[in-house]
Amino acid sequence: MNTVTKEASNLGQKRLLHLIETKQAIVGVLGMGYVGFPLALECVDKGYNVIGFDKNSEKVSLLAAGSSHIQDIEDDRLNSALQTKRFQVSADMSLIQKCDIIVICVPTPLDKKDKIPDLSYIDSAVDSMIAYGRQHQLLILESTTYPGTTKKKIAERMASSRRMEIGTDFFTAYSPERIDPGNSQYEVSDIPKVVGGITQTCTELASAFYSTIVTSIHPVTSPEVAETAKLLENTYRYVNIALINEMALNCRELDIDIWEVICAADTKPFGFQKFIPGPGVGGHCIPIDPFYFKWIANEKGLQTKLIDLADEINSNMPISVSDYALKLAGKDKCSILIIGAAYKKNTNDPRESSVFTIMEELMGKGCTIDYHDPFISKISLNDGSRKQSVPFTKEQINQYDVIIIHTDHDVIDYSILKDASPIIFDTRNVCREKSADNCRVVTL
Ligand code: SAJ
Repeated sequence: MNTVTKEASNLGQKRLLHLIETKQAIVGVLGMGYVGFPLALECVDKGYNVIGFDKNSEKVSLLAAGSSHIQDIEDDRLNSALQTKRFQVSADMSLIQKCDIIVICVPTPLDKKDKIPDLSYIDSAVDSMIAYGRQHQLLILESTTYPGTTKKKIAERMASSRRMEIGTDFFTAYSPERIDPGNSQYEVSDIPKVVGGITQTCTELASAFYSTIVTSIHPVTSPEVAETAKLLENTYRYVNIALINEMALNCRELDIDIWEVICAADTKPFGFQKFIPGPGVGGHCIPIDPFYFKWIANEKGLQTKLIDLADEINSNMPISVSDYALKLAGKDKCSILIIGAAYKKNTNDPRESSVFTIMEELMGKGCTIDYHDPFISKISLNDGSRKQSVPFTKEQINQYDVIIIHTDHDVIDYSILKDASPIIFDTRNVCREKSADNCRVVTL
C-alpha cells in the first residue's frame, strides 16, 4: 500500500474511533429480533443515532408506530427511544451507506431435515452490505455461527466485491450475542462481550464500540475464537441437559427422586452446576448451536460423539414423556391437557418447543389433546392443524385423563389442580412447591 493510501486509511480509522468515542457514529443494526432490537435500544440509550433495519416491512411499521413485538421490551421503552429522534426503523437497506457501524443480528437457523447450518440470512445481509456499504465502516456479526463464517462469509466477500482491504478500508469483527429471553436479571449492558476482529485494528475498533455499550469487554485474537466460544457456551448446556435427562429417567426406574438428588448435589459450593430434567430442549439457541459446531467439525472429518449422544437423549425426551403419559393413563386414546406450550417458562416463544412432538406422538396414538398457555393463544402443528389455548379452570381440568405440565410459567395458578381427578404428569416438578394439594402428581 502506498503512503498516501496508508495515511488515508489511518485517517479513516482515527475518524471512526473519534465518532465512536464521541457517540457521533451512526449505528445500523440489521435484524430487529430478540437480539438486534434490544441492542439497538441500548445504543440509543447510550447516545448513538441508530437505524434498525428489518426486511419484514410489517415489523418495521409496528416498531415505527411504537409497538414492541419482543415480550421483554415494553412499548414505553421503544417510544422513549423514538422520541429522542435518534432511532429510526427501516426496510430501506440503502440507508446502510449512512452508517459508520453495522451490527448483523439475523437468524442462523438449522435446515430442519439434515440439521445443517442455514446462513441464508447472513448471506442476504452481506449482499446488502456489498450493495450499500462504503469505506471505513465497522461490520460486526453477532449471530451465532460456526468458526470461519465472519472471515469467509463477511470479510472476504466484502473485500473481493468492493475491492477493499480488511483492517484498512473496512473493519470486521465477531461478537456473540448473549441475550437471555425472559431473564430480567441481566440487561444488555450487564453482559460481558467477547470480541474478535479479523485484524488487531478491527478488534480495537469493535472493542471501543462495545465498551460504550456494555460494562465488560473480553477481546480475543480472532473471530474464530469468539465464534467457537459462543458454541461452547451452548453446547455445554445441551450436553449437561442430556446428562440430567438420562439420570432422571434412570432414577425413575430406580425409584430415586431425581429432584431431591439434584437439590442435594447443588449444596456443593464448587464444581457442580445444576441442570434440571425437562420434557425436551427447545428454543432458538440450545438445540441449534451445537449443530453449528458439529457441522464444521464433521466437514473436517472430525467426530462429535458427545453432541451426537446428547442429541439422541434430548430428542428422545418428548417421546419418553408421551409414552409415560399413556402409561399413567393406563390406556391409549385418552384425553390429555398440556399446560404450557412455550419452550421455557415465562416466555411466549414456541420455537423448537418439545410440546409439538409430544402432541404429535399422543395424537398419533388416538389421544385428544388440548393445551393451555397464558402467553401463546394459538399454535400450528407440523401437520398444518391449529390449536387454541383452552381456559385453565377447575371445571375444564376434570374432563381429562391426564394433565401434562410441559412449561412451568410462574403466572399459572397451580392450586387449581388441588383435588383434581386426572393424574398430573409434572415434567417440571412445579406442583411440589405450588400448593397443588390432594392430587396425584408424578414427575419426570
Ligand atoms: N432446559 C432443561 N434443563 C435445564 C435448562 C434448560 O431442560 O437445566 C431446557 C429448557 O426447558 C428449554 C431449553 O433447555 O427448553 C433451553 O433452555 P435455556 O435455559 O438454555 O434457555 P435459552 O434457549 O433461552 O438459552 C439462552 C441462551 N442464551 C444465549 O444463547 C445468548 C443460553 O446461553 C443461556 O445460558 C440461557 O438462555 C439461560 O441461561 O437462560
